[in-house]
Amino acid sequence: MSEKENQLPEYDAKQIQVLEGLDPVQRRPGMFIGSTGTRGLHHLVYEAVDNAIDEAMAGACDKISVLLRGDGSATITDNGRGIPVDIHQEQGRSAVEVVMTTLHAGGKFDNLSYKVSGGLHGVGISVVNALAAWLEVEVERDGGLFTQRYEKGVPMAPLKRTGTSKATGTRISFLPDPDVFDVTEFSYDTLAQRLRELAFLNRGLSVILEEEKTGKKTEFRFDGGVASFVEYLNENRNVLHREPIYFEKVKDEVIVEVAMQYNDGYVENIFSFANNINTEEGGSHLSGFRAALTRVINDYGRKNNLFKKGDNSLSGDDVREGLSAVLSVKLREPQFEGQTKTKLGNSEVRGITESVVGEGLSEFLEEKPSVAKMIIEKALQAARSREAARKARDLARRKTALDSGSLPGKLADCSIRDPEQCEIYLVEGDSAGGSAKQGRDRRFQAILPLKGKILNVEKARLDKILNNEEIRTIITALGTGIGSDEFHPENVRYHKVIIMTDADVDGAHIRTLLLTFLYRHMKELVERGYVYIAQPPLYRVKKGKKERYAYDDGERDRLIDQFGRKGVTVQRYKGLGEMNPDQLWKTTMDPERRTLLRVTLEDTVEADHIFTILMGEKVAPRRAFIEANASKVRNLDV
Ligand code: 0RA
Repeated sequence: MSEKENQLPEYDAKQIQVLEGLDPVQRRPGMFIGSTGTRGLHHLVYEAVDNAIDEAMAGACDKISVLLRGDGSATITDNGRGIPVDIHQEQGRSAVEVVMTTLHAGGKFDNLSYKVSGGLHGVGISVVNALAAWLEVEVERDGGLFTQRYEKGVPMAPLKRTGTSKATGTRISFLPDPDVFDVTEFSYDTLAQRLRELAFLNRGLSVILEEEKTGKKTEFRFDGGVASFVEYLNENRNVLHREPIYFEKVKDEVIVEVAMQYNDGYVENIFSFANNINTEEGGSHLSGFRAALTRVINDYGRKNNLFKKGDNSLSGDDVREGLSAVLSVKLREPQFEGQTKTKLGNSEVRGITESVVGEGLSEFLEEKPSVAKMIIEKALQAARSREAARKARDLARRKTALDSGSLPGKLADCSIRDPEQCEIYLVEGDSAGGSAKQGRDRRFQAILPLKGKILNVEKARLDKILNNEEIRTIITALGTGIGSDEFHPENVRYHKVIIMTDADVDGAHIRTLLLTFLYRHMKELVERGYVYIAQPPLYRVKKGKKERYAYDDGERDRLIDQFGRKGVTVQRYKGLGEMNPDQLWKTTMDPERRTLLRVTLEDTVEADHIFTILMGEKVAPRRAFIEANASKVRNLDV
């Protein structure tokens, strides 16, 4: 066969069918991969990797690699069984081609295996094919090497046997279609985070990430499974016991794997997964886990006379304080519910998880009485502090009306009452606060000036946090209340909470402190997308009457060139206080002209890691992180 004949398929029934198959994806990519931004772009790689993970879960694959090539394409290789290459009877084409060109046909055609592919967005590898400028698949199977190429989802020729091979596996290479994606460059760090997570969740699986351009290469492989995951979560915390509590059991065909490790902090840090998907909204497995934890720890404490007179039984919050844990379940037909489809619905999983965790944890406590005693002590301490916090809160409520009608004196509130239209600026310093008050549009913009540094909440319990005047003022102004059963995000008085600090080191620190507080104690405001960071200009470039503002060095240099250098003056703003009210309004607060950074929670595991590094007690990792990520911290995209 000559090359030419190979290039274009004939326009026959076969091709029409292909187009029908993938047309919806190309028409509305967002529906299938969430977005056509960076998130959707990376989803393409995850989709291909998920298929390989399915092979791993079937026990057929122990190595997956992702290579980012210099030409912008990505190659995902696994040593699984290989996509079947035989000719599909009804369709008259290879199974590879069916899998690649038919929506939802990517699976194993049975439900006997634990599948992840098609999990979150219910799609398959065909979606990657549909959104790729080109895709090449290579399969080693049945003694041969088989290859096929597609362009925008259309096969350029049938699957062809191009060599022999004794191995098995699949290799998929593709170039994201630039007509579809706003950005087509993969981020090494973004991929590394998810691949690391998959390696934690699939014990012993080797996952390799490599980038041609930079020569960077990382292999993730954790023989400790989720126990290694918990060690990673606690990496920058002081742990109370060296070895994580770890167990894995299969019950009624559900695999339950759990690791937990307490630290000396106050944050509850539990991540749950179902079929490798981060169930951020929780679900039946998490309820079962929580129920077992509270029950077993109380039973053990009572049985061993560890409670003192006056101690009440421990609440769920008490036993979860300072706990880092990972719960991973794998089941055949996971049902995902909730707003973001990250809540596990299968009701039978609650009882299964509760019983597995109950047994595993009881066993551990019996075997390690010294650790058990420490855990109970820690939880009792939490209970006592919680009682103290309740009293402090009652007192604070009487003193400053934490959640009642009266507002802090420092707050310059807006006149409109509809939270959807309202914004509050949390402003560093009284002088900038003064400018903001004069410059604002008082109808919908409220200003709350904050003096000095607020408390580092990463190192304090709620009772201490509530003793902090600045924090109490913020809580009162926002109107949400605080604490596990008294925080009501729906009562928030503003749908934009804007942090406005100086563009210097102190400002960055205050911003991080505020973000940490909001992330740890008012997470739902962050999740709802209500938290923003103001972007004041760094420079004013002026020549005669012409003046413009620059938000970074590049912009400054472009303006200088544009103005013609001669007679151009550049003023660098070190603090917000150097701007008069009118300038502050024009550059930073006017909705028509300003840019705001919305703080998003792309990846909760990564966010926790960043905050423990930035705000935790260990200084060395913080310095290392700040040195390595100076610019990222500036645009903190949690
Ligand atoms: C369909 C059936 C089988 C495996 C696969 C698809 C498969 C798909 C991908 C995508 C990337 N890597 C993959 N590996 C396998 C089952 C094959 C069998 O039973 O032998």
